[in-house]
Amino acid sequence: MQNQKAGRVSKILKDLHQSKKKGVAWLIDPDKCPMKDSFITKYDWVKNSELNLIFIGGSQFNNNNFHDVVDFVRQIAGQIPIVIFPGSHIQLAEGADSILFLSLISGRNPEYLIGQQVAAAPKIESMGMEVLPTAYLLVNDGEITSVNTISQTMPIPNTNAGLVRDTALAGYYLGMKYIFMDAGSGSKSPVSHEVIEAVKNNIPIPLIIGGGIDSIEKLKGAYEAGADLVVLGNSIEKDPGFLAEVLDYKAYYNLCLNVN
Ligand code: 1GP
Repeated sequence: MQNQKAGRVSKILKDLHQSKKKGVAWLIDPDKCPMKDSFITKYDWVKNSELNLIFIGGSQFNNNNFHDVVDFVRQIAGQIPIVIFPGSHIQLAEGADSILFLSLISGRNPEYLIGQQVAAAPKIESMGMEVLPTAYLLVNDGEITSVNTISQTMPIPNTNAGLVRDTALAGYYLGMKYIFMDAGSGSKSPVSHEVIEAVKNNIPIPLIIGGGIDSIEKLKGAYEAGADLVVLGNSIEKDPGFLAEVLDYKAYYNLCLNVN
C-alpha cells in the first residue's frame, strides 16, 4: 500500500471543528469550469485568499479529462487544498490533495453506498491521496436535484430531523469521520437549521453543509446552526464576486467569535 498524503485537509476540518471557527469551500463543477485563460484571470486572487478548500466534482461529469480540470484549477488554488468531491469513480486525479470518500447513506442504492467505492479504492490507493471517510446525506424540502436523479435516491425531508440525526449517527458508528449534508446543487431549500442543529448537537465530528446557499443570510444561518464548513457552487458560478463577499463575511464571523 502506498503512503497516503499527510492529512492536511483532515487537520483543517478538525481545527475548524475544535476551534468553532467557520470555513468555506468553493465547489467547482468540472462541467462548468471553462478551462480558459479568462477563468485564471478572474480567479487569480483566490490563491492569496482565506478560502479553506476547493472542491472539484459533479454528479454529471463523465469525461476522462478530470485530471486536466484539476491541474487547471491548481493554477488559481496555489497552496489551498484541492479536494475531489466525486460524482463517480472516474472523477479521480493525482493532482488533487484529498478525496471525500463518500457513502450516500441517506439512500438505499447499493451502487452509491459501496459499489462506486469499490471501483475507486484501488485507484485512490495507487494515487496515494488523503482519504476523508464521509457520511453523505441528501436533505431538503423534497426537491429533486441532479444528484437525486443520478443516484436514484430520494432526499430525507427537512421536516424529519430525527431520521437525519439517526442516519448521521449510524454513519459515525460505522467509523465515518465527517458528515456532509447536502440539499443538492442549486436547491431552493437548503438543509434546514433544525436538521443542522440536530446533527451538530449529537454527533462529535466535523459537519459540512452545502446546497442552495446563495446569500450571506443563508450562510450565516448555516454557521449559526452548527456548520463547520459551508460549500458553495452555483451562487459563485452566477456571480463570481460573491466568493469575495463570502470570504469577507467568514472573516468577520470568525473575528466576532474571538471577541465574544
Ligand atoms: C452541491 O453542495 C453543493 O453538491 C453545492 O451546492 O451549487 O447549490 O451551492 P450549490
